[in-house]
Amino acid sequence: MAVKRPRRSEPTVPSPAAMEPAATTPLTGALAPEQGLQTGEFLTTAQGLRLNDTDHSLKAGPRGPSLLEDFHLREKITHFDHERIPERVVHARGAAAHGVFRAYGSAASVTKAGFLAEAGKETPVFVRFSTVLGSRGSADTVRDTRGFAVKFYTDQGNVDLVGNNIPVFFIQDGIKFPDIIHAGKPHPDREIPQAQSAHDTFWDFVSLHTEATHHVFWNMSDRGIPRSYRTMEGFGVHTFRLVDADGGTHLVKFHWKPVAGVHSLVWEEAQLAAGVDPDFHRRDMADAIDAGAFLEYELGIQVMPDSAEETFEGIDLLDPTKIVPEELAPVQPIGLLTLNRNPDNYHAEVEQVAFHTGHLVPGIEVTNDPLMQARLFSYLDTQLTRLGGPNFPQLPINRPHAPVNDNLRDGMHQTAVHRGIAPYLPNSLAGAEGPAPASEPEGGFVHVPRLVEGEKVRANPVSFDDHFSQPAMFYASLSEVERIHLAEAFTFELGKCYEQAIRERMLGVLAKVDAGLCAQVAAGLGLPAPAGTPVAEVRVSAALSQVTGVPGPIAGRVVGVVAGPKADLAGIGKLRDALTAQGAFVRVIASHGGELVKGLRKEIIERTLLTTRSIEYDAILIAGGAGDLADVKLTVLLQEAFRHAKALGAWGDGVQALRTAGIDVEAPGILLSDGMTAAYRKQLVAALGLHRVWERTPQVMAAAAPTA
Ligand code: HDE
Repeated sequence: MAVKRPRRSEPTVPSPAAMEPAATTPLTGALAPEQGLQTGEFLTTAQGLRLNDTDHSLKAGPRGPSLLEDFHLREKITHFDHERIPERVVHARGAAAHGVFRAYGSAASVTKAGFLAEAGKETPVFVRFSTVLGSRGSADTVRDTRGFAVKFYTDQGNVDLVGNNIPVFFIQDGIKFPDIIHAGKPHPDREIPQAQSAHDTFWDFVSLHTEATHHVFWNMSDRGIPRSYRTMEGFGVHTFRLVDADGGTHLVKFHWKPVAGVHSLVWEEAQLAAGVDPDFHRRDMADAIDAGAFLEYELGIQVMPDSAEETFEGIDLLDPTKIVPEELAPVQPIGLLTLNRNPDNYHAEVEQVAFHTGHLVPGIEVTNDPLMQARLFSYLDTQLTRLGGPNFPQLPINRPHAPVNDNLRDGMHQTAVHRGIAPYLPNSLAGAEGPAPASEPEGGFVHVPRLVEGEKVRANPVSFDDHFSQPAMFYASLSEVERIHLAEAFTFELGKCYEQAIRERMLGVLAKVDAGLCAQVAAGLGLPAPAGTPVAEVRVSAALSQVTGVPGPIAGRVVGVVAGPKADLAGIGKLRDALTAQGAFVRVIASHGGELVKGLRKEIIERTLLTTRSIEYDAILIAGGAGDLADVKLTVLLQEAFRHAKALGAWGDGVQALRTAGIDVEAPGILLSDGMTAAYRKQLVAALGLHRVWERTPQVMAAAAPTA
């Protein structure tokens, strides 16, 4: 007998995301909102036939073979067999959110693009964050560059700003992209290591290919292991050309500045998280959005004059391995991005979203940066395989919110039912329904005329040959603790290589950037430091360091409170109220699951010492009344948080549990109080706002490489 599933009393309500974007024009025949949704109260086949049993295949008797005649079995299994589409060749692992971009109006002097220029204008967006190297199922917290791809559904057509969290790239010319990616991906024989750069082929390539040095320095710095998507900067990387209403042009670089500040994990924490919670960043974003703690970023531009040389203060603006220091061209805020809605369906939205650097509107143009030029080809091309043909713009997540009338017809997965007989131009048959080219005042995209001439060569400008001055600037601009992390990261990654020659060659590269760093890494590897000629005059840019002495917002931060049967539940309640008001979270941790009850007060235990690990928290407190707790798992929890320079603390007799776990309660960042007072909460909020207790670093550097 088939088990009957309960019938729904109401038909499924279409979700708002599945209904967006709205249908466009009659000629595109775009999907009606309800088309493709699951409606009706009965289970059916794809053809709408009501099914009576979906649990048993049609067989010749209960013990007999299955019959070929079973159209339901074959349809169900065939569809299942084809549920996956090819994952992205790079940036396969990602998560996304919907949101809105609100322009300040300050960009009006440099661009006529309405979504950037008009004060108060709101544009819906979809933003996908990703790692580069790993497969779709890989861990979020691996050391890697992060993608920061923004699709603006503007009323003039979609604009995609397909950026990264690192402002420079490995290569100067797109023709080398397959090389760097083949080197970074797992070794082709055994397909290991997954989502890692700590292996021979990666370091083989980058040590031979020194234009990658600047990017590698960013990767090995704390930028390679962000705390969360919320605390990640984003960059357009290339220089763009903005066009104003009078046709004037400027060269600009785009920056996304996280309102929460730029913060990272520490390496051991990132490694633990990869095992304990491979979905660390994805979960963090989704949970925070669900709780109303939205992610915010300011969009800013560095504006440089447009000139025939396309250089600024000696920096070649077409070279994607170079930044323009913010001290030379300040980042001017032009709008605010808020991510406020989770996707409803991962496949339909996150997997099928198709970004393309060529999605532009009047007012934004690309430059001749040879990396950008190759991207203009690649992003359209890759969708043909990934999304099965040229009609991917019809997928709901990719559909523009502007009217579409494109004369593009037919092809695989065509979902429009086009009308008319004349999808060509010029024609005399389409009449008023036929699309006509738009003039510039009508919003037509007209490329700014620029003279292009030159010999046909395979060559770079000479200025592209400087591979070391900016990595040296980056290193010199970091704080002490960031430099320690960078040296440890190089030592770790090269330590994972098998080939001695590769390690030695990479030390040779480091010697050209900074002798001290080279010596430190060499000592950690047990190799002699090669002599080099490090960059002589090194510029410093304070904006490159992410360590700050000014507490920032704490939205999205998580505080673990260890409690037991005698814990001060009133104190926990006060803490929760104070933190929730600022968008942060409290999670109660106890030895076992269930609830803690004291009088009228009740706390739900969200984590037990068995189900949690320190990586889940930005700070951990022991509640008053829980001082007698002693458990080896609690010791591990607290010791890890201590090593990772997180704020720790206790109120009342909770301090006893810290001592039992071997925590030095005199160390920096150990917050103690007699009770859960307002002053104590203020202290905690300030500590969370500073992200880590970096003063503790010297105490926890057991694994640091010895200095030469
Ligand atoms: Fe990409 N890149 N890329 N890339 N890239 C892709 O497009 C490519 C580059 C970036 O969340 C692919 O749809 C080439 C720079 C992001 O869906 C592919 C070159 C930057 C994403 C592709 C570059 C990026 C991609 C894979 C050298 C930072 C994820 C699937 C010329 C400014 C977008 C896809 C998402 C994705 C090609 C260089 C960022 C294959 C050939 C530089 C954030 O088309």
